[in-house]
Amino acid sequence: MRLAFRWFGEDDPIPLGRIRQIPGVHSVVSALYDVPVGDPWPIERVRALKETITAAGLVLDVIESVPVHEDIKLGRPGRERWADRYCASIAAIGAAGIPVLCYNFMPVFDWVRTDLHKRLPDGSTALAYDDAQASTIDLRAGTGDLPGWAASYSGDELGPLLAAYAEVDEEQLWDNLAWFIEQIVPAAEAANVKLAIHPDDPPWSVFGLLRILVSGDAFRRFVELHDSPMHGVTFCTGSLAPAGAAQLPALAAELAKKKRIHFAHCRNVQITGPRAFHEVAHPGDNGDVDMVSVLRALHDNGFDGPLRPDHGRMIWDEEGRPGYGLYDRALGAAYLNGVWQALEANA
Ligand code: DNO
Repeated sequence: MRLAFRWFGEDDPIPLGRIRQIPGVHSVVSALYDVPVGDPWPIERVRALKETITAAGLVLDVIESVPVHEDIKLGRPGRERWADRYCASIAAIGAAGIPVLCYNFMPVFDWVRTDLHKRLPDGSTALAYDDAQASTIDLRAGTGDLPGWAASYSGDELGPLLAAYAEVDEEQLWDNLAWFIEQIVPAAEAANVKLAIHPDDPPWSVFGLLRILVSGDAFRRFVELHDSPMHGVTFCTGSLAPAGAAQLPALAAELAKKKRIHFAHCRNVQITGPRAFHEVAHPGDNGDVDMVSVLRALHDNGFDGPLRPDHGRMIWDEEGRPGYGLYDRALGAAYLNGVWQALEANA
């Protein structure tokens, strides 16, 4: 296992120098955040990102993410051109010697929450989702008020996109995903880049938009789409937990044994109702994810990829990017590292 930490580039209020001081952290997860969706990533820029991280004494181990153009997800004519560009980005990532690419196939929105500052009993705040609240959000005016959504769409842009997705059913979305996988896996093999799809977060439809990577079974189906060691998943405990936290250790064991877990996100959540949860500190006793059992399953089944703490709470009066402050994620990293060391010592 290579302990990793996400860094949002030069605009991240947390400098690489601080990340380096977290015990056990060796790898950085980052991206080029200003390349427009669909454009191929310039190799010189990928190399420069890597050099910046190397100069700080860390290793750029994962690109998270290269976003997938909506025309690919919708299966629209012209998708070949976007897929070719995606393959060019994979080639650039491989040429820079970065071994893993995390991506997702969620229509329009990436992760969604309804509250970015839910106050927990200990005074910290955390990200929360409640479907009842999500259903009251009116997207006709655009995404401006949507908590947690980084990109923004105006109502004029969003309307046609939502209408286009209304025409796509679940099996079509799977077909579109399968088509995309057929395009990118050969490029990943040629570039020696392990592809790691991220599960949908939360694992159900939001705002009427379909989501398909929503369960352990969906992950199993996904893995079967292509028989290549480059074709795999990001095992994200926090995203999968609301679909069934109890299944996580067995699922981790099964997929790790098949060598299809290329990256792990470890985060804990407290399920608070049907389609409702909030995030909590990483250690297993804080929420519904049995973190020690998940780590044991990864460890005992030979997982040797990058693993990062995921969203943290805001503690000690920290202010910053929701889910991505320094303190609680650093505590999470130390905890994950400690558990892993204990597993190694007992191996
Ligand atoms: C949230 C992240 C996701 C993830 C993408 C991967 O904090 O886990 O935004 O980066 O879904 O493509």
